[in-house]
Amino acid sequence: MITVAPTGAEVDKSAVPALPVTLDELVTTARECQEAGAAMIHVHIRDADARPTLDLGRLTETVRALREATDLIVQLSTGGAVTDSYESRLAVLDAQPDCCSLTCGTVNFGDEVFMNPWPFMRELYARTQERGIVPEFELFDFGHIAALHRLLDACGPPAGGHVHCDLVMGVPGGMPGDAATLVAAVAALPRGATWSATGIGRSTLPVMLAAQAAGGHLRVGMEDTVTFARGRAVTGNAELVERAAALARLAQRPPMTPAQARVMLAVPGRR
Ligand code: KMH
Ligand code: ZN
Repeated sequence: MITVAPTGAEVDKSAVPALPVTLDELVTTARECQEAGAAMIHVHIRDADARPTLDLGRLTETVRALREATDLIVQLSTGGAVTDSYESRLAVLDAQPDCCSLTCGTVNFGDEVFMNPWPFMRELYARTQERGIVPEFELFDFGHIAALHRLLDACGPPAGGHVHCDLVMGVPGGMPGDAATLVAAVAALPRGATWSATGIGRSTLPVMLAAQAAGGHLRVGMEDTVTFARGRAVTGNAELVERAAALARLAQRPPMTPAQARVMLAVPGRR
């Protein structure tokens, strides 16, 4: 399964004009990425000034537009930006996505701190269970894997019953993005869980190659890297998905369709 994370909350549109920030840009990118082999989209949105926002009206309209234009599994970020309040991050679920991110612990995040204390994790998880929204557990560090086990032990299985994780590697402050770390992290995941991996910045390629070899799924996109090759900026998300899909085919593990990914993740169709 290929997930595309096209925008994120950190990249500046003025520095990276190809970053999709309007709804039209996002929908166009989503269509192109589905065509290129993506099955899920991890969504952060921006306001009229291209700044990150968790505005509920915009989020709801975004979910609707992506469902109308594509078959992609729509995963909204509940991480938002490091400045977002817990309350606004919890309210993301009111936009009724198929899936949402759920980060399993606090992590240093460059010069900032991405806050995910236990009571917040628990509350977010309980709301996903109540509403039937499938969480993707975001793991930036080894302690997050321990916290995921604790969450499942304390609160039971997620909506749909299947555990899917995403290893986010190479964040300054989190686990490094290399093959040895990936293999160790995968060994510590809950039994039966599926997982994808993404490497931030220059760890993109090593993490993608290691994840493919280790039987994982892939997340790519301009949230995670804006450099395609040394000295060459990414021109759009689709070329990152195309590269991941080409690698998957080379490895005899061709990309899943959105319908196949829905079955794997136990995400109901809601269009
Ligand atoms: N933007 C980061 C602070 C998520 O989407 O859930 C958090 C993040 C994780 O991107
Ligand atoms: Zn994100």
